[in-house]
Amino acid sequence: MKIYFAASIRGGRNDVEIYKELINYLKNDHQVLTEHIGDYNLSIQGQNQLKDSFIRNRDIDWLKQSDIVIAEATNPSLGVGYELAMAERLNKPVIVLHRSNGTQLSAMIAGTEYFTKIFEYQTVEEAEKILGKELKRS
Ligand code: 6K6
Repeated sequence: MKIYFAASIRGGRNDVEIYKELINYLKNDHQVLTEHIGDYNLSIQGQNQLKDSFIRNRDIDWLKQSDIVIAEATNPSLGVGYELAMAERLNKPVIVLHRSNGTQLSAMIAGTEYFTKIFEYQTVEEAEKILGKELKRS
């Protein structure tokens, strides 16, 4: 399956280790179109060589190509919110992961009926179990 993995970039990179581990897990059986999300070198300051319009259009193209969108939404990110709204508009299946000991998930995500698969987790192992189970179903 082609997976669009969404997570915070300019919203903050504190959870990059978690993104990396989840992406590596998904890559065992699937193609992750947005592997760079788990890249330490993709810092908030860095990677500014690419024009924002290029990044936006490329990412939306990938989102259109994807079979499913998986968002790690603990660290609030405008970009992730935008991608989730776009996924809803394009009728893509969506899984939202949120760490229960982290922030409170935005009501705009938690309160949207389309997002039926919102999972709270605490450890990466727990998140991987959730993904393994859900991806077998879809
Ligand atoms: C990196 C560092 C500074 O600027 C960048 C731009 N690079 C990006 N490259 C790829 N995808 C991006 C980039 N910026 C945002 N995105 C997309 O938005 C990703 O798919 C993420 O899921 C989401 C992150 O949004 P912000 O608002 O946290 O940046």
